[in-house]
Amino acid sequence: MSSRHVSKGLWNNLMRNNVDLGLASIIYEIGVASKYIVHAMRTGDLGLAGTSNLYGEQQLALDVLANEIIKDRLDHTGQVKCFASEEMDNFLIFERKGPKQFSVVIDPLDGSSLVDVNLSVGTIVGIYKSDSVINIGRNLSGAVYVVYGPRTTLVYSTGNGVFEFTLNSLGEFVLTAENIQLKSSHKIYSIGGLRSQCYDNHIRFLNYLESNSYKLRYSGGFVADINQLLLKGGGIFTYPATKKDTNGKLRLLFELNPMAYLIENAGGFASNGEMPILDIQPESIDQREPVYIGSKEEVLIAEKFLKGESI
Ligand code: AFP
Repeated sequence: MSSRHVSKGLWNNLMRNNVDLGLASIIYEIGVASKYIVHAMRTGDLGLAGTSNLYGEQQLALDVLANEIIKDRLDHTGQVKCFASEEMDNFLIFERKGPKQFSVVIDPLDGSSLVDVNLSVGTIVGIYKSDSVINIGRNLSGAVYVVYGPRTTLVYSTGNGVFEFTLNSLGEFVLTAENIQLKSSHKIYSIGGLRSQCYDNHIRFLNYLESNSYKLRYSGGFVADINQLLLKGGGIFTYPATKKDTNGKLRLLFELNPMAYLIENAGGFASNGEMPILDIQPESIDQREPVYIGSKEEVLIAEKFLKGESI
């Protein structure tokens, strides 16, 4: 029996999963943009390979460049009306003609300060079928992240499974994991924030984890830390409220909602300690929230500790 060659490429996967064409082209273009970002990161060439230097002679920080690359690729799709980025003070309405049924929020290069010490960084993308970027995360139509590490990998979900693709030497994203699912519990924990500034109930939760032999895995890069939990089967990441930052550090629109969407689609859960991240009504574009995200059991245990309950 001839084995019909089924391409494991990103576009074929999006089509086999019956993803809306407009949504699929946005996800695909994030993949295209990530290749230019990899090139800039690897070569320090802040122009765009194969095109004139679109950005003039000025030296652009990588996160600003990543933002420009993604913005241009998304505009090019004609599928995006409103675009908001952690790197921009305000959202942008694209002028280009097209169906423009979607709005997109991005953190173009999360953890950018880690590039100089050669640690993994990432791009985070949330996609809404809406003409506004201010939405609760539960209304996401899709989410993507890209990890720029020893390998470049792209993870997406549109609500029917979580899929990972790896960039090969030919510049193709090839399917490397499908329908990724977290275990209900797993003994990895990833904690941000200074312990001296954390509240007692959070400390009691950390002590619980440590006394139950959880292994500490923390890189300082949200995307890489979440990717590790997703691909190693679970655990918990937290960046809590602290006495210095009472709303935590991570941003609801650009970082937490897309990651919470992906983790929940992989069977996990994400909370701000009191309620699901995806149900929080955003009040401002740069709103921050405490976060407990990963395997459902660990997040629910965290919520109990934060309420002062014993487990
Ligand atoms: P940068 O994007 O400013 O490097 O911050 C990265 C980040 O937002 C997120 O990726 C990490 O989880 C978190 O900050 C790390 O914060 P700490 O450096 O305080 O641990």
